[in-house]
Amino acid sequence: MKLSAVSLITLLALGAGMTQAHAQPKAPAKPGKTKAQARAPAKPTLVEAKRFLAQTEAGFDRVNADQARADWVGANFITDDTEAIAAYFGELQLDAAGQAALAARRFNSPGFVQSLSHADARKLKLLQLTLMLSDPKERADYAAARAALAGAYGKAKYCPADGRPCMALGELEKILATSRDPKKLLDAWSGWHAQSPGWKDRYAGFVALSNKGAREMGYADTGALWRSGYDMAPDEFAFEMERLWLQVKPLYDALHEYTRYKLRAAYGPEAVPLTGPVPAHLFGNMWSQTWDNLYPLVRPKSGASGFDLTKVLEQRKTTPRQMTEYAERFYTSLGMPKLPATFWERSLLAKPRDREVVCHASAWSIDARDDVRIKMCINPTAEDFTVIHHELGHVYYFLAYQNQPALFRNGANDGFHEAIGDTIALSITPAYLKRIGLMKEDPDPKADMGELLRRALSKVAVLPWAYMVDRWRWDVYAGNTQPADYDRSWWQLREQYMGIGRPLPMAANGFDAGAKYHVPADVPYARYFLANLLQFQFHRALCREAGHEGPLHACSIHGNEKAGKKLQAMLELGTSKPWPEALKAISGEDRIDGGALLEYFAPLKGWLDEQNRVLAAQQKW
Ligand code: X8Z
Ligand code: ZN
Repeated sequence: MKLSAVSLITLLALGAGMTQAHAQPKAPAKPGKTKAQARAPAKPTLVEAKRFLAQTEAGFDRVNADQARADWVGANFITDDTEAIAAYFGELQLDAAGQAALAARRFNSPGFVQSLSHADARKLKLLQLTLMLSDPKERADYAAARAALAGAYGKAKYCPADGRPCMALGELEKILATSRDPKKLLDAWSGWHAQSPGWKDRYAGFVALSNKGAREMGYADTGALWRSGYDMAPDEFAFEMERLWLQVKPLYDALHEYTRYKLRAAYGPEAVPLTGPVPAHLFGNMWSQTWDNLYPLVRPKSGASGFDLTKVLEQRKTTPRQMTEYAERFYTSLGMPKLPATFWERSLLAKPRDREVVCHASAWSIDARDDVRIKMCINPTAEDFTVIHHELGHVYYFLAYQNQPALFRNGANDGFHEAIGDTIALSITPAYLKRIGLMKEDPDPKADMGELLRRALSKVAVLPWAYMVDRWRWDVYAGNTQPADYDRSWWQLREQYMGIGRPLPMAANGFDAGAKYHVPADVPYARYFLANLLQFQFHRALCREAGHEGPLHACSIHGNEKAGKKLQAMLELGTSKPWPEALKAISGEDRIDGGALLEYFAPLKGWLDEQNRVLAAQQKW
């Protein structure tokens, strides 16, 4: 998802009056030097703070839109020129954001902040959540590295040595999703993971520059800057993540054990050991982050329907536009508006044949108003059916908070932004699919466990992954993990948290973390961990609002305007309030918590434990 509300201010638009405020803080005047005292910066006044914020916010829209357009073109037409253009506007943006952040510091003294309204104090704080590189050369290098890394990932291809045609990520992902031939799986997996070492040095250089920028703003490093975006101290946030992970770990462990037995049955005891890490290429996904593609392998013998949404979408030749319209209709059924005409004119919904694009799905707010778009290479699969609901969640959030002041046009926190579309996708139940005509037969209530297992293969499987990606990056940014140790640390965390191992020995100078979009694209990942818990809190709250009775996994809020209203009210807040207030408004809770997810999967946990008891006993024979 593309948005960065706090880093998009242009100095140019702020007017000459602001230049002084943007200057580096001067050394304190020595006592007795009256001339120097006279030059010491005057104490800020409320009027100045108000004026500064008004001018800063007024400058937002222009630089935001310029940068978004340059990035859009860069990601939609990957060429050296568009990369240079994206880098150029990235540099301007960084400069503007840094200057505004420095200027905001002038108002930081505790006594003064308390005299401000909550909203203004919050705006000043948000403005300072950014990098600042005062050296123009470093700024240019940072922006160039950023654009180059995004482009490198987007155009990477595996060209097998045996003369088979080159394959882009999408094709390789398809092999991992559908093949059961371990040789083919390993070939696709290792072919993709052989690409990222090519951008490892660039990434290491980027990390160093990014840290420099974080330190200029007073953060320990970029990881600390990222952890500062949650209305709590950075250390407290790290602690929260660990607490939440430990809360849901027993459920993950049960799913992992069950999946291990099933993979062992499918691929044999040599490939899948009874203890220790399970090889990463067998999980149906390039990063082993979600396992839904294993469903046919792991589905319950009884208590599972044979329904296959991918098959239906494929057979009907559902187009990318139709996939998107299904999702749009869900949102409008909640009382939300139709997507603007420009969304359809300007979005990229299908992979073009004639040019290189970044296919990783993203949602864009170009002008912070109605110019909203998505960029996604949509295929008619169950997975993309979910992803398109995810992307429209971002889009409806953009639209809902567009009337907030510029600095508040963002999610309550980034986990909220990621959670909205997923919350909606939790309402894609068999009954809902029947209702919209994608499923012919009536859902079989006895097939519940299968559906719950299918859901867990994505929502539970992803949890340790969504945690460890940034655990790795926090160490990289803190300097605890040096480039020579990137892979060692990556796989240590993969094994420790996910119970998943590298299928081949580590490559010399490897960079497996770089094979995941968010690392070269420098998109923080903790947001997805939070989103994975928040979406169940939102789902439970909205189902209650809709008057749903019965198990949470059977609830769909489709067509319920009352639930829609509740959701919309939260979306409209943007980031104007600390996130616990937004959470409270929708759910009555003020902490992110794994309880709703555990409640949702409670029937499955009992079932998995029983299956594992039986399967473990069978292994002894
Ligand atoms: O990157 C995404 C979205 C765009 S914000 C498609 N997701 C993460 C991923 O693909 O790794 C959604 C779930 C996790
Ligand atoms: Zn997203």
